[in-house]
Amino acid sequence: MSDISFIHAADLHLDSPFKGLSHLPEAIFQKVKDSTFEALDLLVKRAIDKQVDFLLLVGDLFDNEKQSLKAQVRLRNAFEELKRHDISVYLSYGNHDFTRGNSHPVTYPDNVFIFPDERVTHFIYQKNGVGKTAIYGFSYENRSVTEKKADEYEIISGDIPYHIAMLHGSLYSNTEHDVYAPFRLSDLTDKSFDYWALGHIHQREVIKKDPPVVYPGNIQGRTSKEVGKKGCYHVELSHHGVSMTFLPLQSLEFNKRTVDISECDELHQLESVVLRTVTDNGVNAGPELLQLIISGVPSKLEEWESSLDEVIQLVNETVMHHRDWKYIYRYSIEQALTENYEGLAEGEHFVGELLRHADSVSIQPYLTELYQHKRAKKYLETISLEEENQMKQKAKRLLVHELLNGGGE
Ligand SMILES: [Mn+2]
Repeated sequence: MSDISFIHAADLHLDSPFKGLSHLPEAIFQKVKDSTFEALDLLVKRAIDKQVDFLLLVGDLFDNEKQSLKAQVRLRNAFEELKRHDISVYLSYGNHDFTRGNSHPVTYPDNVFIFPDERVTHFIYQKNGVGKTAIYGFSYENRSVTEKKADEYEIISGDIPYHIAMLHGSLYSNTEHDVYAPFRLSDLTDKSFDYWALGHIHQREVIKKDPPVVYPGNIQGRTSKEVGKKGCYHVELSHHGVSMTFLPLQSLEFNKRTVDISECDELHQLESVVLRTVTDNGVNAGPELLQLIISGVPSKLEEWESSLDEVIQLVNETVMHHRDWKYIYRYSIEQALTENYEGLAEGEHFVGELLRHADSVSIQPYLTELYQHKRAKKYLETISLEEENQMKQKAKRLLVHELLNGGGE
């Protein structure tokens, strides 16, 4: 029997615009734009099903400091539904919805407790008139909080049985994201909180089990990098310890799949092989936006490259209308093609020099102008090293192909 139960979620990023996906067919794009709200609705449903005492929302509820009215109203409706079921909400704002940027303040019902500013404060959750849990946290007033906030969390004295800390921030060692409110794991575990409810990092991770230090991740994937199931943790605390269960909430998954087309002899076989890969989804029964990597015999891949758009479109038309729809939103050819050029790259001729040069330089400086462009940068995701290599390989292939086989006419 648990003493206290709650749901820990973070990074809802409600009303994310998904601008980079605006090229998708309207029906699919609409589902994508609704996805953060769908995930919110399921979050509320799960909280009610599990009859939890309260819900923790650890920052970045909104995607943007200019919180859309729609996002605020949907959130208020969600909170009102929770109130009808006697579920309290404790929320803090993060780097995406810092308080000084808020332009349309909607009033939330009185079951919602908001950490007002950057000082670490606490609320006491009462059950049947008795103080059961102290919940600590702070909200970002400005876009970035660079102080080490972990030091400010102190357990209050008294006979409150449970202490939960909410913190939107990241480990010093995590250099992949903007490091806000940085901490070392020991900064947290040296104190005797029963649970550290983290937010900010969108990848789900239980950093430590005892006591739990947990990133639930975001509730809905938003880019090709936020793959798989997304959701929240259902947590039960008792004097025997803690139990945690992950509950998926995503309305659709971003995923990556590889299709090997070596077995295809003719172009027309491609469609059925791709279709099989797309629908053979194992445990992923729900809707998916898919990134497809096509691998196979290099000579054939090259020969069929110009027909791939059409094949992908055919497959999409077959699978995009199902209830558990799929949609290939981007594809690339696996770059196992480099080997072809290894001999060439050693040659003392123009093509050899070109290939050696291509290997040695970064493409980043050539992209700077685009990435700093006021309008373009809103649509662009940062490029991973893997993607950079893929682009380079593609450029090399094109150059070699044109120089050695093509041209002339
Ligand atoms: Mn976030």
